[in-house]
Amino acid sequence: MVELLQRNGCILKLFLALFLFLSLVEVPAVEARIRHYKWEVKYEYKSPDCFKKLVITINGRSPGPTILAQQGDTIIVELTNSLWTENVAIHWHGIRQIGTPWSDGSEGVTQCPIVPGDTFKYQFVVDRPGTYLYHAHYGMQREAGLYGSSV
Ligand SMILES: [Cu+2]
Repeated sequence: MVELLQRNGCILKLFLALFLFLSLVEVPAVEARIRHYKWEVKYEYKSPDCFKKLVITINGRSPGPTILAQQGDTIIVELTNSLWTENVAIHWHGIRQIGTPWSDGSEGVTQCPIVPGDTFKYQFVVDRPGTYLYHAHYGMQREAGLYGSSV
């Protein structure tokens, strides 16, 4: 009887140690993902305010596609400039670009503009949760419809 109790006590201690070990191991709730997009920027006729006019689109849309991501995710946007006569740069407003200053999109400051026909790969990590805006950083292209949101 005493031997049985000792054996059960030993098993109990083993379970307790296992429980303590598992409770100390941190299991990440969400795994960081890579969100990969391919964007083509070009002029198209659209009617954003009921009047048909030339706007700048991303994959045929203005405002551009919404990026859905979570904190820690890596965003990759391969942007092809299909405007015939204008350069392009996209600024990711509110993203701190820690370790990736070349993806900030400030044309003439952190990158050379993307010339017509060229493709540039923006790559950065979403460092904080939030709702963000991305917009053109070249000439008056933001006003021509080259912007969008990311959440
Ligand atoms: Cu901005």
